[in-house]
Amino acid sequence: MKKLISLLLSLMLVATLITACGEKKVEEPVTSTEKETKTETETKGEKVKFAIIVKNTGNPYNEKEMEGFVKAIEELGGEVILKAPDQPTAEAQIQMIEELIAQNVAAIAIAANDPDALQPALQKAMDKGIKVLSLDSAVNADSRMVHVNQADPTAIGTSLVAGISEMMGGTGQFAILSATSQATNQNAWIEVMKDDLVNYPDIELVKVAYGDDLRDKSVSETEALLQSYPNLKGIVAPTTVGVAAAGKVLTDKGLKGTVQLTGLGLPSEMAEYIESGVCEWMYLWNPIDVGYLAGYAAAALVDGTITGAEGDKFKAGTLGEKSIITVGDGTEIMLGDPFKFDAGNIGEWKAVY
Ligand code: RAM
Repeated sequence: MKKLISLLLSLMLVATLITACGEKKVEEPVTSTEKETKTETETKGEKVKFAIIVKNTGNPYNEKEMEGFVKAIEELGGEVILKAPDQPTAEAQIQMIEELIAQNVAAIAIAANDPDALQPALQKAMDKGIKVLSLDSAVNADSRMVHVNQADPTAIGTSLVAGISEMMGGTGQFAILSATSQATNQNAWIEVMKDDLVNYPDIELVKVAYGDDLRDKSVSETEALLQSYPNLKGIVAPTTVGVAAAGKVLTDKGLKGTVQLTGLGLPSEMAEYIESGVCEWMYLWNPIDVGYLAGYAAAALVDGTITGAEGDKFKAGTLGEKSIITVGDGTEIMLGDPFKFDAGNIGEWKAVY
């Protein structure tokens, strides 16, 4: 790791930002120290390129994730390539992986729109020596070297069921408003929630709807739930886009106190609904840290500090030392525990992310 850090720190600090909407370059001035310590690699213009592909554009959560990734790679002095498809589909991400292979990047970190569909493209990347990791929403264990997980799925799923049950007074119908039907992370949390329902015999899950992490679709899916289930007492949206859309619909329809809401939300987007009481509380983690951890993990894979095997350890900048654990048939790096946001603390967090 030290070797890579000193190598990368000697490179020009240039971040190349590429999005689906176009390409923009952000160039920072080169300091005299950096100029003096130019390496052979830099002279040849071979900067180490780190790429991140998020689920889609138009989602502030994904922007925060990218922000953290950029922060890590800039601390290490590398070059960043940011990619986000317009639609949260596997097809769009496959095309981006192919482009990154052609650009000869050193690492690809991906928040996957499908656990399995990206496998041929990611395997091709790994065959070419590109280090592949997933973050936020995993690809299957054969398609990656390691996964950066934001929090334990069991803790997330059980907190959400406990939350909605308490808000609903322990009885009645609730629905889930999810992201896309193929999203690995949401599906893992929903599975935990469904299993946990045995502990709540008087609450009934009537439907899982999909807003595809698109604002308008999430609004119309919420409206459809309210129409189809007139006795609905609660909505759980394990997606920042979904929970904010549901907050808006419940507010607009004056349903505060009639239909309860919880989920995984960005404090900046949910503060108004938490302050108004439409959503009493919700959970999340720091999405900037998810991207930051993935940036350091990518660098550690590239310089060989880690291979993605259980027990590997590396320094993740301000997050300190992190180690790799086995989960299911793959390995993961865990960020931490989900954090509860309510009226008492939302004010502090809404300006942060
Ligand atoms: C949305 C995305 C993301 C998820 C959060 C909670 O922004 O689906 O993948 O982790 O919600």
